[in-house]
This record gives sequence, C-alpha cells and structure tokens, in this order.
Amino acid sequence: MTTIRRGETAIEVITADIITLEIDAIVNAANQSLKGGGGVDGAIHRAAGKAKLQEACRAIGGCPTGEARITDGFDLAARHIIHAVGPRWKDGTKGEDDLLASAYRHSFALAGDHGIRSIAFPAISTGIYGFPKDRAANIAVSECLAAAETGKFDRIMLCCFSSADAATYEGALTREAQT
Ligand code: AR6
Repeated sequence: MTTIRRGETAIEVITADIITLEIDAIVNAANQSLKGGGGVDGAIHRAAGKAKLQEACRAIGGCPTGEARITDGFDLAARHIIHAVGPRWKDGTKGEDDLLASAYRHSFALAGDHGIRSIAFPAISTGIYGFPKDRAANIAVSECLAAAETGKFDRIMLCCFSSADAATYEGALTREAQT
C-alpha cells in the first residue's frame, strides 16, 4: 500500500477486492446501460444484491460515457455506489483520455454533492475496455490530486485487483507526488 497526503486528504493505492471495502462509496466501472456486466461491475452487482441494484439502475435509465450516476450500496458495506462509465479503448485518438478523466471528475463531483468523504475507485477502463494501464494510471492519479485540492475528501483509494496493477498505480502516484 502506498499513501500520499495532500492537505487533509490521504490518497492510497491498495490491492483488494473493492466489494469488501468499508467506505462511504465505491465506484463501479459500469457501461452505458447500467444493467451490469462482467469484471468489477458483475462483482459489485452480485455483492450489492442483483435485484435491488438492477431496479435502482433501471430507474436511472443509463449513463453516457464519461459521466457517473449514484445509487445506494444495498448489501455492500459501502453506503453508496457511484457508477462511472469509462471509455472503451480504440487507438487513443478518439477522446479516450478526456473521457476517462471525465469519468473520474463526474464521480468526484457526485460524491462531493452527497457528502461522501471516503471513496474507492477500481482501475476504470483497464480491464474489458482495454485502456493501457500506465496511461490510465496517470489520468486517475491526476484526477485524484485535483479532487484532494477541493478539501471535500478525507480518503481517496485507488483499489487495484492485482499487485501488478497496484505497482503501476503506485508508480504514477509517487511520480506525481514528487512534482
Ligand atoms: N475489485 C477491484 N477491482 C476489480 C474487481 C474487484 N472485485 N474485479 C475486477 N477488477 P473491468 P472496464 C479490476 O473489466 O475495463 C463490464 O462488463 C480489473 O482487474 O471490470 O472499465 C462493464 O459492464 C481491472 O483492473 O472494467 C463494462 O461493460 C478493473 O477492475 C466493462 O466491463 C476494470 O476492469 C467495463 O470495462
């Protein structure tokens, strides 16, 4: 685990299953339909309680790429789920970087509006959506640092599923922290 502090905010990279975290909100790497899917999305839907979460997502209707929507956490330890839709990687010239940054920014904005002070993100877009991990890690870290500047968060976690991924996100965090 690597932690840096910015003002009152701790930014951490951890290796964990995001569904186990006892925190105000976990972020889901969702798709535009919000109907659930594979990867972390499937794990979150199963752990929150499929029927209840699907009903909440159905009522929302969907979410464009680069935005986010919030639901209750239902059976999770986390009080809320923020469903963020990252971009599918194409070749890097189709606005992928901006869309990924936007997914983080929308998530932080929603969290701030709901008084959420601790939040954990998975490595959005780097699984099924194929975003290069180094590039995604730099974007994630820079959005976390910007969010820390708002003073609205006590704890921001970048929750990786493997130690190899955590090493990538830790590298990005420590590089940024030195600048
Ligand atoms: N906890 C933390 N991280 C996880 C977990 C978990 N339980 N499970 C997987 N990861 P992905 P995407 C990591 O594919 O690339 C879905 O079908 C995983 O190792 O879940 O944004 C959606 O419905 C990877 O590092 O999301 C969309 O259709 C990261 O989470 C699509 O996949 C993201 O991988 C979204 O693709």
